Amino acid sequence: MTRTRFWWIGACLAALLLLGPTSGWPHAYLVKSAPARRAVLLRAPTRVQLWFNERLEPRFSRVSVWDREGKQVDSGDVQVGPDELIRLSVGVPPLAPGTYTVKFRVLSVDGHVVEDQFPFTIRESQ
Ligand SMILES: [Cu+2]
Repeated sequence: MTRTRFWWIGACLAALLLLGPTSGWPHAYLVKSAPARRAVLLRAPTRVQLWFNERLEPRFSRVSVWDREGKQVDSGDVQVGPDELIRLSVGVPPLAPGTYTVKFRVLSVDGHVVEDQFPFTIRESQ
């Protein structure tokens, strides 16, 4: 009766409180990217694209591209979507051969921040 109902509500609240913090996995993880992690390319990309397993919060999602000397080389036009909200991208001007680092920091809709980076290389064309 009412007492049983109260017990159930209490049990559900307790379960939520207990499960909340432990479900703190980095939920928005990078599924794939173009260029891929450690890719060696013969042709420079025009845009660096990252796909995540979960929708991103556009206002708090960043991606940038850096050269070996630590200079930011992307065009700054960071975009989530617009077609798929799991895709984050930024344009790059024609890049010279060399190794570049993609850095990203995203906030998924469930409130978790994930930050990582990976390199890719553009090879000298023969
Ligand atoms: Cu999460």
